[in-house]
Amino acid sequence: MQNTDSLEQRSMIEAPSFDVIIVGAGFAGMYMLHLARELGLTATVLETAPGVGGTWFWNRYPGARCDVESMQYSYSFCEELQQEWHWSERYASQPEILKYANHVANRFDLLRDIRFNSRVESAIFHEGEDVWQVSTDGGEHYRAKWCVMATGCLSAAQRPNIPGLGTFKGEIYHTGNWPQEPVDLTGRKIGAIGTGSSGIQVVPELAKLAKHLYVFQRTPNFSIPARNQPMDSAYETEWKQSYAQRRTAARTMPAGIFTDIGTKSALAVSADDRLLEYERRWAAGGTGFTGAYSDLLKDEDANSTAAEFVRKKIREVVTDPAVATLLAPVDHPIGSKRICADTNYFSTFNRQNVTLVDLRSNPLQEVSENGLTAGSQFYELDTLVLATGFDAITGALSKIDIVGRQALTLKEKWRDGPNTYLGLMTSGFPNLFIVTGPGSPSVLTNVIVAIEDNVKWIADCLAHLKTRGAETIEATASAEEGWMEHVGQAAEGTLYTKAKSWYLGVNVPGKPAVFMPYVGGVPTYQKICEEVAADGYKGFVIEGRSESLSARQAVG
Ligand code: N01
Repeated sequence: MQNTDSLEQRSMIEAPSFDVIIVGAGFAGMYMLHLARELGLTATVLETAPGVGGTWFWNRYPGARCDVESMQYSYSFCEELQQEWHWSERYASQPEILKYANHVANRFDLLRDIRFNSRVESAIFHEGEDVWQVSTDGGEHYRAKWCVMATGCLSAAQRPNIPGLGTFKGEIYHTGNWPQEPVDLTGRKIGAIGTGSSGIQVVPELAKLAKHLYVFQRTPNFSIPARNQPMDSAYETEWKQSYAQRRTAARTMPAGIFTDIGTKSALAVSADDRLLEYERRWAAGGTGFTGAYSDLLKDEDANSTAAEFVRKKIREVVTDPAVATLLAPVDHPIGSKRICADTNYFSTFNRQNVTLVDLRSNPLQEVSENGLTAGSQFYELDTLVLATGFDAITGALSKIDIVGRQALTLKEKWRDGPNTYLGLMTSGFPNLFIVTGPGSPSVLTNVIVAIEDNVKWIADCLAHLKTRGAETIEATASAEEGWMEHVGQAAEGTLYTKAKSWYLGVNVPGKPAVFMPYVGGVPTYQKICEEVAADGYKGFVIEGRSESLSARQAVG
C-alpha cells in the first residue's frame, strides 16, 4: 500500500504542468485551446476519443445530421475560416461536420496539444498549492492552475436499463456511441428503441436497409420536415457577403440563430392567417417552425394551435389511421421537448417492412438471446439500435471524480441538482470553468454560439486574472444561489416544464428533476455575463496567493 502511495505521489510531482487543462476536444475544447494559446498560456487538451469533434465524433449513426443550418452551425471567430469553408448541404451531415472539425484542428495547428485516447477520470483541487491535478484512465497525471471542462451537454450516452439486454446475441448499437468502423445492416431484422431526435433521424435510414424494422416507441415526438437540400450557391454567397453582420444579428435572437421570429401572439391573428403561417413554415422546413408566434412556448392555448397543425400533418402523411394516431404526440406541448427535424420520418411508417410497436400499451418486458418481448409479443431480432438519448448537461461531468475545496465532490454538491453561477463556475471549485454548463442557455441555442460566447468569456477572465497576478477565482455561494433562483424562475414562466424531458433530467433514473438550461436567451444571458465581467467579476472572489486564506475566511 505504502509503495503504491509513494509511486502515486512521485508521479504526481513529476506530472507535466500547464497553465490550463482543457477536458474535451469538441468545438468548445478546440476553441478554448486556440484562445489559451493566444493569451500565451500553456495548455493541453485531454480527450477520450482518438479524434476531435466531441459529440460529432461519436454520433455517427446513419442519418446523423445537424438541425441548425450549416451556414450558422460553424465557428464565427475567424472571418477567413467562415469564408473558405464550403458546406455542401443546407443541414450538414455528421461526416461533413467531423471533416470541418478536423479542418479547424489542422488550420489552427491544434493537434499537437491534444492528447487523444485519454479519458479523464478525476480532477482534484489541491488547496495548499491552488493547483488542479487531473488524472486519466491511462494512469497519466497532469497539473494545471486552471481547468476548463469542455465536456459537452450531449456526450454521455444513456443506455437503458432493460432486463436481459446483456443476454442478446445480436449486435447492439447506441446512436450516441456508434462504431467507428462501417456497420452493414443490410437484410437484418432490426429493433430500434427510442423516438427522440436520434431515433427520428436513424429510423428512415434503417428502414432502407432492414429486412424488417420494428420501431419501439414509448413517447411520440413532434417533428418538422428538415427539407434538407444541396447548398444553394446564391444563398451561400448571400451569407458570405455579410457573414459578420449576420453572426452579430444571430446573437440578438434568443436561440442565437439568425431567423425570422414572429412577434405576435398566435391568438391575436385569425385562424386563416395562422394556418397560412404554419403552412409557410412547414414548407420551409426546420425547427424554426416554433418561432411562428411569440407565445408558442409560453401559452398552452397558443401552443395547441401549432401542435394540432402538426398532428394533422402526421395524419395526412401516415396512411394507417391507427399508426398515425400512435405517432401524433398528445402528452406534451410542441417545443417543450426539443423539437425534431426529420427526413421522411412519418412516411417511413407507410413501408411494408416497418412496424410501429407502441410500448405504452405493450410495455417492454425483456430482451432475450434472439429478440425482445413487448406486451405478450416476441419480436425476433438480429440487431438492436438504442436511440435512447443522453445523461444530458451534467452526465459527462458526473462521470469524472471532481473534487474541490475541503474534499467536496461535485457529485455530492450537485446531489439535489446542479448549482452554478452563470453556468460557468460552481462555488467550492475554484479555477474550474464549465463551458455550456447547467444554468447557461446551452442546449436551447445554436450551441456553437453558446460555446463561443462562454469560451471567449473564460479567456477574457483568464487574461484579467493573469494581469492581476491572481491565483484563484471562485463563484460565491450567494451569487450562485441568486443565479439558480433566476434560472428556475425563468423556466417557470414557460411551457418547458410541462414535458418529461432530458432538459429536466427525468430520462435518467435517480437524477434530480431540475430544469437545467437557462431559458433567458442568448442576448440576455450574454449581457449579464458581460456586465458581471465589467463590474470586476461581480459574484466571484478573486484572490492573490498572499490574500488567499484571509479573503476566503472573510467570504466563508
Ligand atoms: O434522445 P432523447 P436523442 N424504453 O432523450 C426513449 C440532440 N440531437 O438522442 O420519451 C423505451 O430525445 C425515450 O422515450 P421517452 C437533440 O438536442 C440533435 O434522440 O422517455 N424507450 C425517447 O423516445 C436531442 O433532443 C440532433 O418515453 C426509451 C428516446 O429513447 C438530444 O440530442 C440529432 C427507454 C430518447 O430520446 C437527444 O436526442 C440527435 C426505454 N428504457 C440528437 N429509454 C440534431 O441535431 C429511453 N427511451 C438533429
